[in-house]
Formats: sequence, structure tokens, C-alpha cells
Amino acid sequence: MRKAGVGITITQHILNQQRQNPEATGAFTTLLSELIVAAKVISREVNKAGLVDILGSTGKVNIQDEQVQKLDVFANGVIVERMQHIGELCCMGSEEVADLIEIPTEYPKGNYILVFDPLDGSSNIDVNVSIGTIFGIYKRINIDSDSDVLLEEVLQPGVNQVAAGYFIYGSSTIMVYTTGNGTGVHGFTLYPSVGEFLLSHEDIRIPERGKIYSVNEGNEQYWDEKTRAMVNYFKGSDNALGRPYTSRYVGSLVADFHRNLLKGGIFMYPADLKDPKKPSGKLRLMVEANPLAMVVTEAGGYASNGSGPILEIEPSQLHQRVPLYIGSKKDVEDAEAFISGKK
Ligand code: AHM
Ligand code: MG
Repeated sequence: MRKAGVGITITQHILNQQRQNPEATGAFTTLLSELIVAAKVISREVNKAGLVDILGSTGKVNIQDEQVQKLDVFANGVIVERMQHIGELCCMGSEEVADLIEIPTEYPKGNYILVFDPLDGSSNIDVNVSIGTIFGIYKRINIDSDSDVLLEEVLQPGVNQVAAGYFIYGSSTIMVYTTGNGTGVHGFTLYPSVGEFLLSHEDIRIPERGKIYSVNEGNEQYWDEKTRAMVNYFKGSDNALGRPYTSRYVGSLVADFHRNLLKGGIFMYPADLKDPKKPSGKLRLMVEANPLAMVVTEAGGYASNGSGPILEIEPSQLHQRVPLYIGSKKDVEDAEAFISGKK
């Protein structure tokens, strides 16, 4: 891993990757570059939280007599506004928006689809805990079609993603991304004084087995027996470590995932019976699970829904939820063995 400060810029890195892939076009570079600008704007606002009144709930009026937006609504607006005009997208899907986001007719369209969670873990903003933006990029299957994009074209399995990653707004702002196919997972740290993301974590590999388990154990009473047995396995001594795993749970998926990616471990949000309308747990397949599954898989880890790879699930809805077990390969395989009844 290279030390921050001597690394290349994210733009150079994307261009280098593009040159290595003869099929890659400048379209993809344009797309990622504009997304990075959006993230810089979000990072700036997140860093101001607490200093200026940007945490007010929607409905407040600021000094300019404008509606004060919640930060997650603001982040969604920044991404949509910046990305809709670049001419490389045919549509977007956001956690904050119920339907597909069409590209306005005044702008040209392209062949890429962007799905994103603009500000994940936003309940943590008020208490200065790390939050993030998660994204996945797909290619339209029916490329160069002039017709409007259909939801069916967006509902592709995660394995079709051409790139995925996240921005974490923490003690520093970091971007982690991959374009898959053995190109690796790379992290870039934003240098505020330079205004650039510089390579700080080259070719991240997640340890095959970790020492950390991350789960909201307050939900235990809503879990089934298999889930309880699985969590007890990690907490007990009769496991691969021969001693209890360490518990770490921030409650901000990007923060929990990023820590486990670097240090090893398993994050889980199991299916539960807390809300009978959401029997698959809380996290969303398209905007949360699939992008992080692509990252972890490329880094040598694994992501499962308890019975098989997250990346192979055929989505049926844009906002579909999914149980998520993600992190070090061997830890996730152990969890999967419990949930699927093999252990
Ligand atoms: P959000 O997208 O509305 O912010 O919700 C997702 C967040 C994740 O960041 C985090 O892993 C999870 O919710 C925590 O949920 P819980 O408070 O139920 O443990
Ligand atoms: Mg979220």
C-alpha cells in the first residue's frame, strides 16, 4: 500500500485504467469524473454540518428565505443535477427517489446507468459519525436505443456492474472504487488544500479471515434460530479463531464496511421479523449491497444473502431489500453455512 501524498490523482488513475482496456471509452472517464465533483460538493457540506444550519428538517426556511433541505436530500440533488447533463447516462436510480430518474429531454443521453445511495447512514450526521455515498454503474443492455429506458433494463444482477464504489466522509474523505475484472480495488484520499483525490490505498486486499463481526444485536429477538446460532458462533470460542470475534458496529454501512475491508471481518444485516413488510432486513440490493459486493469480491472477499452470492441475484424491484453478509471470504462462508442450514 502506498502512502498518501505521493500517489497519483484519481483522474490519472481512471485514464490509466481506460488505456489498458481497449473497449473503454472516454464516456466512462467523464462519468466518474463528474461523480467525483459531486462527492466533493457533498463532502464540503458534510464538513460544515454543525457549523451552519444545514441539519434542519425539510420545511425550515433559511436566511435567504429558501427551504432548508436535509443533507441527504441535498446530496441526492447534487448528484442528479451534476450527472444528468453529461450525456453519458440513460437514467439513474437513487435510494431517495421512488422511480427511475429520467434524463431531461434537453440533455443528450448515453449508454450508462448510475444507481446510488446519496448519503448512506444519514441518521449519523448529527453526531459526527462517518457517512458515505455508494454507487454502482451498469451499461444499458440495449445500447444505442433511442427509446426510453425500461425498468427491466435497469434491474440487472450486480455481476453486470462495470464499476462500483463509495465515498466515505470521515476523518478524511476517501473514495474507494473498482472496475472489476482483476483491476483491483483502490482508495484515494481527498486533500482539501489541493482539492484532489490522491491514491492512498493501492490494490486493497481484504484478509481471508477477520477478527471483527458487525451486526445490530438489538434486533436479536426478531431473528430466526439459524441467525442466532450464526451470531453466537462468532461470539463464542467454538469458531475458526477459537475465541470471540470483536464486536464493532457504527450503524453506518459505508463506515462499517470500510473498516472491515481494510482490517478483515464480517458485516451482516440479516433478515428479521421486526417489520413484517421488510422480511429481507433493511439494506437495499441495488444501491447498497451490489456496489459493495462488487468491491469486496474484487478485493478477495465475498458477499452473500445467506444462500448464495449477492452479485448473482436477479433484481425484481429498484428498492428491493436483501439480507447481507459481506466481508472476509471465510467469515462470510461460515455465516452462509449457518443460514443455508449446512452448519
Ligand atoms: P439509510 O440508507 O436510510 O441511511 O439506512 C441504511 C443504514 C446503513 O448505513 C446501516 O448499516 C444501517 O442503516 C443501520 O441500521 P440499524 O440502525 O437498523 O442497525
Ligand atoms: Mg442507505
